[in-house]
Amino acid sequence: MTHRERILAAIRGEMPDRLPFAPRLELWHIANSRKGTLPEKYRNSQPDEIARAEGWALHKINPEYQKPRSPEDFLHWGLGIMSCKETVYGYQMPGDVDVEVKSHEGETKIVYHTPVGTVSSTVVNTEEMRRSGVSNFWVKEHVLKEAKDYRPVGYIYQNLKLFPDPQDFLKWQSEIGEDGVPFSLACRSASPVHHIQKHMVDATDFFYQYHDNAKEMQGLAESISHFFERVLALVADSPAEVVFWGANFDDMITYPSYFSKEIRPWIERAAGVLGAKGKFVSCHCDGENQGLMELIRDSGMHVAEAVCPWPMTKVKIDDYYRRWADKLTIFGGIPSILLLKESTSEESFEEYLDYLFKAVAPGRRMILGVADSVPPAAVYERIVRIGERVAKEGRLPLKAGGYRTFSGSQLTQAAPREKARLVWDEEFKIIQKDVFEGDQEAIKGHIADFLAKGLKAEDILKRGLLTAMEAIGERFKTGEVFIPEVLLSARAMNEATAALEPYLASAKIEAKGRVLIGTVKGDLHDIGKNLVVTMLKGVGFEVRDLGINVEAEVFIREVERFKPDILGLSALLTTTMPQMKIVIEALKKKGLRGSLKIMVGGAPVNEKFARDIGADGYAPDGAESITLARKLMVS
Ligand code: B1M
Repeated sequence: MTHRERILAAIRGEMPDRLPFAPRLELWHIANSRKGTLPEKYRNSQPDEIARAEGWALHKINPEYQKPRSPEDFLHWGLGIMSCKETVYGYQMPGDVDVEVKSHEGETKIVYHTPVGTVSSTVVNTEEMRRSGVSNFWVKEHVLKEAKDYRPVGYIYQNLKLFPDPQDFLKWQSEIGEDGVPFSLACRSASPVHHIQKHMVDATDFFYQYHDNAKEMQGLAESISHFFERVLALVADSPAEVVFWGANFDDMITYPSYFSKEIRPWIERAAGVLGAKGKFVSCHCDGENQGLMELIRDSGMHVAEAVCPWPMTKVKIDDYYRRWADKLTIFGGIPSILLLKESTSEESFEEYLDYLFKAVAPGRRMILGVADSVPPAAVYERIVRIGERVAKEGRLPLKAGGYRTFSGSQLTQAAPREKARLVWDEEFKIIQKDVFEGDQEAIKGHIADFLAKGLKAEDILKRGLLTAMEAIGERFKTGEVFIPEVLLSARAMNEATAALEPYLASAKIEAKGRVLIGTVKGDLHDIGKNLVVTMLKGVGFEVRDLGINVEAEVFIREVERFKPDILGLSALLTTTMPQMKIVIEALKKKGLRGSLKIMVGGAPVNEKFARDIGADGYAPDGAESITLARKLMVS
């Protein structure tokens, strides 16, 4: 069988001759070719040439953002409108919308003047980002900043024209030939609201806007749904075989109730329409899927791609296979940290492969891939080794049973947590409920009532508000509440403390400590860090947030200025973790380490890493960051 035949057979639920293997090399290639660190024999080779030479299938799933046909392809990234060789449609902006474009050093600001108002967005794509292995764009200024921005964006979507344009896709398809299956891009998001979330609003602000601007957002989603319907119709009548329909599902960001309400109906619809035409829907499920397992399985999607199992996330690959493989095809299964010598020993790597081949037996509905992609610092020989083992042991059906569960000596799985209990304080129950419900309006009135009754501000804060906020933190930890609840609760909490402040000042309550925090250089992930900020503020810490992509020099300058008790460093990429050490070393050099406590966190970080780089502590989540910050304050 050819790679193409194998992949399509796996997607159809048939039994290919052996496991297909398609590693995503793009990021690894971008970073290493720019640094001159590609393997010697491939110094001048493109990713496809390398994959072909090694006998791997080409990974043609995500659009090649760094290889556009022209800069126009992704010009309207900030609106989520794009046309590239991976799409089978083109678009035309409404004639009465005036588009102003200003580009400078990798930063592009676009202003849209529509008959119903003006909006703007700024998108960044620099050489430095490419060197550190980023393949797509970073939205510095989002198009939806306030409620008034919804109408102009809706206008653009209502009047946008889409037309069939499959020529470049066909050319690309024929270049790939039998070496892979090109997935055609329908949309990077799976539904209209998800489209707003992924492209148009800041990742954390989305949760507030979803709550506060619900009417405007639903209105805009309706305008965008015409676009989605049109895309669906164009893709259905196109030569596309497998269709990329939405990315970055994660049980925190696309939490279960949201996934169920806003995302799943559209996947079902796409799978129905495209399925009837003999096409397949694939979604990029690269996040934490633990809370979404059944929802994804029953959504109708035909392929869950970029599946990144334990030890990078909580669900093991055998569990995925057992729960999903009768309904959909799993593409992925090899977490990227297995390719890094810092995180995984040679022995653990081999042990994982032993386990993997048995865990996915008999191998139907399985396409092996490195999820989400081969990282820049991957040990190249390990990719080769996977290819060799697939060729030797990947013949289907694979034999199950008798496997040693992967112990991953240095890698530990999060222990299941007990459900959190809040002990209501009868006297303050009403404001505790306000915090739980994130009711920022009601809480102000209730605080005023309490004060008028003569209750002490300190008691209202400690017995009422802080206990409720801590319980929210605990419930977040146990998975009983999700990001939006935490953010809204913390906002209500902040309203309440602001109302109490004049009275607290007289009671001489001081902040519990000063925390300076940021996501390190090269890293643009901020959802988790923002949550940590919110939770620390919620329980009374004074926090200064430096944002994302923060250089060591900036941390130093701000430590000197702000004089924090604790410096918090966040990193979500294995490539940016070393930045934490660079910051710590730079602080030492400047003589600023002294009594300053340093806490680190982020998905790939762990206790051992924290110790190795000389940090004072590691927190796995927002709630633990409160516990750790308190511990550091007294140590
Ligand atoms: Co990215 N991404 N991403 N991504 N992304 C990951 C992190 C990845 C694990 C996906 C995967 O492989 N399955 C992978 C990293 C692999 C690795 O290096 N180990 C990855 C990749 C490869 C990339 C790009 C390189 C992809 C590309 O370019 N093609 C690119 C890199 C951009 C860059 O930073 N230079 C990229 C881009 C993006 C988006 C922009 C699309 C988006 C980020 C949006 C944003 O943050 N504004 C995104 C997303 C959403 C993810 C996943 C799916 C979800 C991350 C998240 O927000 N989780 C993620 C998959 C995953 O993590 N499994 C993935 C929810 C959040 C609440 O959890 O951030 O872990 P988390 O925060 C927790 C704790 O970690 C802890 O508390 C938080 C709250 O409980 N914590 C701290 C965090 N910071 C802390 C600090 C502390 C204490 C605790 O003290 C200071």
